[in-house]
Amino acid sequence: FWAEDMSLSRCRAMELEYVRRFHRHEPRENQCSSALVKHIEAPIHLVWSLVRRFDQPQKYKPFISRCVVQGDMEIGSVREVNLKSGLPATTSTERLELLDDNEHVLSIKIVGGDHRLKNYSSVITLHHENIEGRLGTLVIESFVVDVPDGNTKDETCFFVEALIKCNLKSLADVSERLLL
Ligand code: A9S
Repeated sequence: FWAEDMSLSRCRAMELEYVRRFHRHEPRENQCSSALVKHIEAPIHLVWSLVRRFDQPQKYKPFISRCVVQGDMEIGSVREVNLKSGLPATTSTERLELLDDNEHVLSIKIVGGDHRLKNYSSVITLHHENIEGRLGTLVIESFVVDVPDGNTKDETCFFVEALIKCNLKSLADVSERLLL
C-alpha cells in the first residue's frame, strides 16, 4: 500500500488524511481534543492483538496495575481499571464504545473513577504500513475530554497527550519485543 517512493511529506499528508477520516472528535467549547501518531515496526495483527484486549489494557499500558471486566467484551461492557501508585488517580471505570476487528478500531469512554478526566473518550485505529520493506503499523489515537475547572485547554491537552505518548511508546516496545 505504501509505495516505496513515499516521501515524508506525502506520508505526513496521509497521516492527516487518516486523522480526518477516522477521528471525528468534535470537541465542544469547554473541551480539548488532539490526535497522536505512532509508527510501530511490527505487523498490524500483532499490534492489534494487544490493543483489542479491552479486558487487559495492562498488556501494554504502563500505568495500569489490574483490570476487571463485567460482561464479555460486547459493546457497552464496562471495565474497572486499577492504577499503579504515584498517579493522580487510583481507579477508572471505562466503557467499550466500539471494537472493530476488521477496521482495527477501538473506542472507549471513561465513565467514572477518582480522577479529573470528565467525558474522556478516545479512538485508536491501526493501519498497515511498509517501512523499508518491513511490515509495520501506523497507530493513530485521538481523544476528547472536558477541560477541568482551574485548568486551561493547553494544560489539559499537554497532560493527556503525555500519557497517551507513554501508552503508545509502551505499545511499540511490547509489540517489537513480541516480534523478536
Ligand atoms: O488510559 C488511557 O488510554 C488514557 C488516559 C489518558 C488515562 C489516564 C489515567 O488512567 C491516568 C494515567 C491515571 C491519569 C486516568 C484515567 C486519569 C489520570 O488522571
